[in-house]
Amino acid sequence: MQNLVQQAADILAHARRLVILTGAGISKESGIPTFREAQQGLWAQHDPQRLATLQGFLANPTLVWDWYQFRLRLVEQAQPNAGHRAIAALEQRLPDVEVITQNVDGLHGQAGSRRVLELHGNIRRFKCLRGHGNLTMADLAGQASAPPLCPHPGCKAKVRPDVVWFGENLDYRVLQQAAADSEACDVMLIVGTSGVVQPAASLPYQAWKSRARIIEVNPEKSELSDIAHVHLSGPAGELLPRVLAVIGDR
Ligand code: BJW
Repeated sequence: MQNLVQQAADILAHARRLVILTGAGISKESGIPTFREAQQGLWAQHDPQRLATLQGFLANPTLVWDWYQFRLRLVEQAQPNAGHRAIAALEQRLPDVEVITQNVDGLHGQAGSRRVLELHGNIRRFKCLRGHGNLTMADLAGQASAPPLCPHPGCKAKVRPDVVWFGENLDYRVLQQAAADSEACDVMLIVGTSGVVQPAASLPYQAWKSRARIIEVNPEKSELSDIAHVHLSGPAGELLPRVLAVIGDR
């Protein structure tokens, strides 16, 4: 393993433009469950069609609202782990680093990463069904209904989490930026994603087609492992600090 850690550190230390694509696995060591892992994954216990689609929300808004409130509480209690911190430290050490995350927990920002694209939104932010956005829990305080209603004057549409559900488009500008950065990078570090959800899962292929070197950190093989030049098999909170330590020793 130390040999692979050295190889990864070597590639990263020479990166001119690094993109780091993360998924639920990076936050697992912060106590936030992943989606597709057997037994513990959220989708092993809950039906994504009922909880993570607009149709599911329209059919049972209270169920979906309460589930996201439960997950929001988990996120609010969580702290960034050693993996998030190592990623933030890379931004300090290397010339040009961008984090593209599928996660909605905001932990990269909390760890100190400054350039973060959130592909699937943020669980701490809300919008109403008529499109009034950028609402926080403070804007909704004092409402008894679940979900609350839009506080915008004269609106009163139902409020939902500002996350991207299945069948919904990602924010166009965020996706365009992520695609452009993936195409332009010379190294992509992929951490903790199964690589099954589109369009996020296409980004590593865009980097690979542009001849970027690909490093993957994941205890398991993913849909993206075949294009990885280096696969570090293990938890991000353990392996990323080891990679960082080798870069720091140079
Ligand atoms: C560790 C670890 C440790 C564990 N360290 N690693 C083309 C083909 C087929 C289907 C589609 C397609 N284009 C679009 C679709 C439909 C759909 C899709 O991709 N479906 C697939 C599942 C088949 N995509 C969409 O609907 C997207 N919208 C879209 O494309 O709009 C246009 C369109 C619409 C309709 C048709 C066609 C086009 C939107 C996708 C939105 C995803 N939303 C969610 C929920 C967000 C809100 C919330 O949090 O509730 O996003 S679903 C969920 O999956 C969440 C995640 O961000 C996303 C990705 O999951 P991730 O991060 O990879 O987690 P896991 O659990 O899968 O993997 C964790 C990994 O960590 C594992 O590999 C572990 O081994 C590893 N790990 N411990 C490091 N310590």
